Order: sequence, then structure tokens, then C-alpha cells
Amino acid sequence: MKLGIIGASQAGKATVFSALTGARGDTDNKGTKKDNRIASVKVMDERIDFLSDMYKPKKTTYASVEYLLPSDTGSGSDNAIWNQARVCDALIHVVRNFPDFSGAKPSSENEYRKLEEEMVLNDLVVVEKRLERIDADLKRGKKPDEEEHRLVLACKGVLEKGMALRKSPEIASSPLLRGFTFLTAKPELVIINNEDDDETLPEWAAKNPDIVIQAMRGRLEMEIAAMSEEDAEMFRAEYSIKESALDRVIRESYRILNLISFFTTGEDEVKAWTIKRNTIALEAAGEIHSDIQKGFIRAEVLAYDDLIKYGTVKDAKAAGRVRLEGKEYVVADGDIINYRFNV
Ligand SMILES: Nc1nc2c(ncn2[C@@H]2O[C@H](COP(=O)(O)OP(=O)(O)OP(=O)(O)O)[C@@H](O)[C@H]2O)c(=O)[nH]1
Ligand SMILES: [Mg+2]
Repeated sequence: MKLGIIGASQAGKATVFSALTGARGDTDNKGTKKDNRIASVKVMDERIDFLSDMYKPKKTTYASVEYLLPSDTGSGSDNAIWNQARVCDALIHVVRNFPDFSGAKPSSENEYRKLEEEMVLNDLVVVEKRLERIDADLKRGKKPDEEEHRLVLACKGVLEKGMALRKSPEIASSPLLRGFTFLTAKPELVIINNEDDDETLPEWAAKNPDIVIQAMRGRLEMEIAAMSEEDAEMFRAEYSIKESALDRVIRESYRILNLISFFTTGEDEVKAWTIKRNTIALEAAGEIHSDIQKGFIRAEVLAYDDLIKYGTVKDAKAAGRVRLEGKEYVVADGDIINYRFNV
């Protein structure tokens, strides 16, 4: 899962990137200021901790999330940023809510709307190019794909109203439109980047239930992310920060992307797998290995909560909580799955 960090100039994008990736990010490209930066972050999960304690495997693998900070250099600089954002699964829109270097007060609502409009316009350009193409094809006697044509026109209608495509789930989730990589069809988390002593949302943001939004004290969180875990803990207590910004953002990212985790266990490895909600057992098997999918026989499933309740796999089994499920079984968050398959 890749999340792209976008925002107006000086909104604190780099600061938020560091806040999210400083503590447990593995940055493979430290680069210069000009490069885009990407870092992969471990998704902490106490269920994995528990399973790892239980199985004492050679290897424990948490899920991970990737954050991308697009670079603002290159020739057509704005386009370069949007093109990088287009390859992300979701966007994090950082909005400045602290005075800028001249001391001028932030105008967070305006800045937020301006960038949202820019993304709408960007998508509209894509739509119009596609429609021109369809027109040109028609003139040459080539029939367009009716369903695609209808959907592209529907996109146009939504965008011309100044609305993001994600407001129309039918459109945003249509496989036929996936190739267009529309910016406004991506799930988005808005981060209001506050001063160190402010943990509240501005009024306009708090009143807007249509936006997925969080307040973050970006600079403070960045400083904490650079500390040792001991110091960070003390600091968090002092500022009454119950949960790090990173953990809040990850939780929300899973929610807006509709993702869940299932687990595989064994002496070799305990591992978390990330899948879309409503994925069936057969598809989930493919995440692990195509052989397991091809040779699928049954999925042996134990809910994590049942393991906790009964204490051991053996006791859970005795209580009939280890189920044998078929291909069509819809995997649930927290399922511990042992696939039986033929190779
Ligand atoms: N008070 C305060 N200042 C912040 C916060 N976040 C960022 N800043 C400051 O705002 C300035 C811009 O921060 P950056 O993280 O570089 O912002 P950016 O969006 O990457 O900026 P550009 O790449 O130039 O568009 C820096 O001087 C930061 O120290 C914050 O949460 N609170
Ligand atoms: Mg920057």
C-alpha cells in the first residue's frame, strides 16, 4: 500500500513525511532535497506480537505501508508531482494550520479547497482528452466501448460540478476506469498540520463529515519520531499524546482503503498479510503464493479472538473453533489461516 503526501507549498509535507517515517521507517532513498523520498514503515500489530511469542518463529513479518513524498523539481514541476501521486493507492493531503515564515495566519480552508480544485481540474483534463480520442475514433468509424464512454461522461458530470470522483463510489471503484488513475478517485486523508500546542481541528474541518480528516502536530511529531523510544514515551506523556500520529494515520489508511489483515503462523514464520475487505480465501491464498491458490484444497481458519479466548490452538480446536473453509469463504480481519493445498 502506497500513500502519497501532497499539499500546498510550505504546508509541512516534508515535516509530516518525517513524522510518519522517522521512527521506524526504512528509507531506501535518503537522496538530496530534489529527489522524491519514499519510505516503508512497519505496521505495528499486537496480534503479531502475540503470535510471535506463541510460535517463536525464525522470522516475524509485520505488514508495511509505503509513504511517498513526490519531488517538486524537474521540468513541468506541478505535473511531475501529480504524476507521482497518480501511482499511489491513497493520498494524504497536508494542510498548513500554523503561521508561515512571515507570521501570516494560516487560511487552512482556502488552501485545502484550492488544492482539491486543482486535482479536480487535473482529472477533468484527463477526461476531456479521453473524450476527444473517442470522438476522433468515432469519426474514423471505430466504435467506442459503450460502457467506458458512459462512465467517462459520468466522470465529466461529477468533475464539472467541482466534485471529487470519490463522492461517486460507482465511478471511483469501476475497474474500467482504473487505468485513468484519477487523483480525485483515490481515497484521501486530510491532515491539518497544527502548531505544537494545538491538537484541535479548525471549525470548518470539524464540521465537515464528508472529509476524512485528522489533526496532527507535524513538527512536534517529527521531533518525537527522531527520539529514542524511551525519550519519545516520556515526551508523549508530557504532551498527553496517547497514540503516535503514525499509528493514527495507519489505522485510518486501512479504513479508507478498506484493508484488513490475516495471519499465517508456523515455526518458520509468523506473518501479517494485507488484503481488501471481502476477499475470498482463494484470492487471499494467491497473495501468499500462486501454487497455494492453484492447488487450493481447504483453508483452516481460526479467528485471532478465539485463539485468545481458548488460549491455545489445541484448545480452540477441541472447542470446534478451527473451521475448514472452502474457496469462497470471505476472509475476516484477524483470521489465522493455514492453507491445505496440493502442489
Ligand atoms: N509551527 C509549525 N511549523 C511547522 C510545522 N510543520 C512544518 N513547519 C514549518 O513550516 C516550514 C515548511 O515545512 P516543510 O515540511 O518543509 O513544508 P513543505 O510542504 O515540504 O514545503 P515545500 O516543499 O517548500 O512546499 C518549515 O519551516 C517547517 O519547520 C508545524 O506543525 N508547526
Ligand atoms: Mg518540501
